[in-house]
Amino acid sequence: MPMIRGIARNLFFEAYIVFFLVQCSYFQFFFRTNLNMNLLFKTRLMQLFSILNELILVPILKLKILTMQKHLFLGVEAIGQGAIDGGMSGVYSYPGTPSTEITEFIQENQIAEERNIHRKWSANEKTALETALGMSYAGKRAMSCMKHVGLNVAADIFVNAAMTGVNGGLVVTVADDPSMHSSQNEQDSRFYGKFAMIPVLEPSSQQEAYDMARDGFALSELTKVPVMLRITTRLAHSRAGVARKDVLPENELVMPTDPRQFILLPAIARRKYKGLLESQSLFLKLSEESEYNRYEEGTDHSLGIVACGIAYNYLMEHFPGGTCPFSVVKVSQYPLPENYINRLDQECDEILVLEEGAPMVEEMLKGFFSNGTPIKGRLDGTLPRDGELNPDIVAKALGKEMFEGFDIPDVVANRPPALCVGCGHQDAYLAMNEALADYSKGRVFSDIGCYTLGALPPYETISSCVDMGASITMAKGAADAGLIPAVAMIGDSTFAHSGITGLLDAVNEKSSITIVISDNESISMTGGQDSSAYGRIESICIGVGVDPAHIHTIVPLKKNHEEMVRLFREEFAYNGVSVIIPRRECIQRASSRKRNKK
Ligand SMILES: Cc1ncc(C[n+]2csc(CCOP(=O)(O)OP(=O)(O)O)c2C)c(N)n1
Ligand code: SF4
Repeated sequence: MPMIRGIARNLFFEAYIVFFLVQCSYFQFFFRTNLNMNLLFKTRLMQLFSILNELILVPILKLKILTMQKHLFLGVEAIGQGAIDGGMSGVYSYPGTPSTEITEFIQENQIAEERNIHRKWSANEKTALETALGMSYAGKRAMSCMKHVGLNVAADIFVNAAMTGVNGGLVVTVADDPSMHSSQNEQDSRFYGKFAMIPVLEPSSQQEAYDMARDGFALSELTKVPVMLRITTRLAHSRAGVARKDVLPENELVMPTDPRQFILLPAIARRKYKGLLESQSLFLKLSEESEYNRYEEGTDHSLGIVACGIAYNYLMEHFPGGTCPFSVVKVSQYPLPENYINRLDQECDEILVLEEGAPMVEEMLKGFFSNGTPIKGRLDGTLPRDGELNPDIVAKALGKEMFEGFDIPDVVANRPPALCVGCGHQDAYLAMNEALADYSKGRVFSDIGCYTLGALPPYETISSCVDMGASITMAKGAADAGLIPAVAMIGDSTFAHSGITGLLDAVNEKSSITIVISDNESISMTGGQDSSAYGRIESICIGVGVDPAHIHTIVPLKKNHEEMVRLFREEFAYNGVSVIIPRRECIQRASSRKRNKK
């Protein structure tokens, strides 16, 4: 439907341009021939033309200017703009590098402001995606953005949303972080897309990132399931020219035609699952016909290359102007386009798979061909098994000479990360260390945030950092095992994200743990976004059942050091759940707030 609307709109625009040209020749004719027309009729006609032109021609010209201009967008910005231009009514996200700036871009965007597109942060990725599905239920287009580990948190709704299907288009944008620049693992989200059996888009450039975000909603509405848009760090955080298309209108509020579509009771779910299985042939057909996938014929058939997502870009850097001698299957939409893969197998002696992340396609191809075509890639050592690809690694795999580059000068050598000077987490750790000196080591279970740097000197306070929320639950498990006192160190945002349920477990079992909620009133590690538990941490703890006598708030400053040590000592000795909240605004956030006020 949106495609037909687009074609109709273009036809109308072109027709109007023709009409405008007719107007010009009409006037030229009368001026040139100097024909004496009825003056009144001529004036009226000119007025009519001028109104029509103002109403129709000016917007056309504006649109033409918009689409002729190129924007130097980061991959994440291209996605934000694409989603807005695609008629999205709401973005629901939880921050996490390298996905954060998609939502931040939308938050700052003028069209988003004018249209009142929903763009506030959610408490976590699960609530974000569920809310986006709710918007889709109501017929509107929605996007949910997260980093790869965020999809673990949202996995339940992600897989089940493929079962319910969508009403308004739903795009789930997931940003993977190969090489773990700022993550605790390097999982490949394409597996989740395959697992949920939905179409996956993987852009090879910022332009495709824009196009896929914009047109992904229509693909979702056509296939009736959510569509995954998978990017990786390098594409997210590098810039390229992007041409915009016109801004589509938002969908109207429309209820699902099947009132049971979203009710996954077993009898309905069985029917829905069969439907999802039957849709696979449509998804494959769409991949095989997709403008994002193609077969590029080469002259040298000793090797065929499957290049997925940004790896296609890395490959083409070595063959400017389409000079690649090998046949290439460009893959940017999954399921894998089998037609091109089969053709590559028939035409080439061996196949090299270039893909960012895990060897997912490579593993699939290993069992794909009956004739045993050798498959090269990350599994046979042609490419490294882990870490990001880059043009140099690709060059090496092709046996091309590699430019080694220069050694990094000492002045830019890696320095270990550290908490900012004056950060409140420092004061909390110094007091905690002093109070813990009376006990054996290894009792502090940390969470993920700036305070995770408490693992490093000079503090060396924490003994774990696994996933968001695991501080309270791991401390409880260790206390259950007899490690008393056990301490959890968690930030305000992580507490709201997934600490509250762990606290409930601890309260229900009267565990002997002390929970330190280091509240800097911000999600600092990802750039200072608003924390959803702002101003409500004490009331949440009381609501969950912590004894108010064992909830303490203190300002983590040097002058309060002795008081903090005393509080920690007292609560470590308490046989039950206690909460200590050192609260002082993150100094980076405070200074950017002051800067923005000026
Ligand atoms: C599931 C998941 N989502 C998102 C992230 C990215 N991330 C790392 S720490 C963090 C929140 C940190 O906030 P807070 O706990 O308040 O600590 P602060 O950095 O403010 O000290 C986020 C969003 C992640 N690591 N895992
Ligand atoms: S950004 Fe804020 S919370 Fe993080 S280390 Fe710096 S002051 Fe501390």
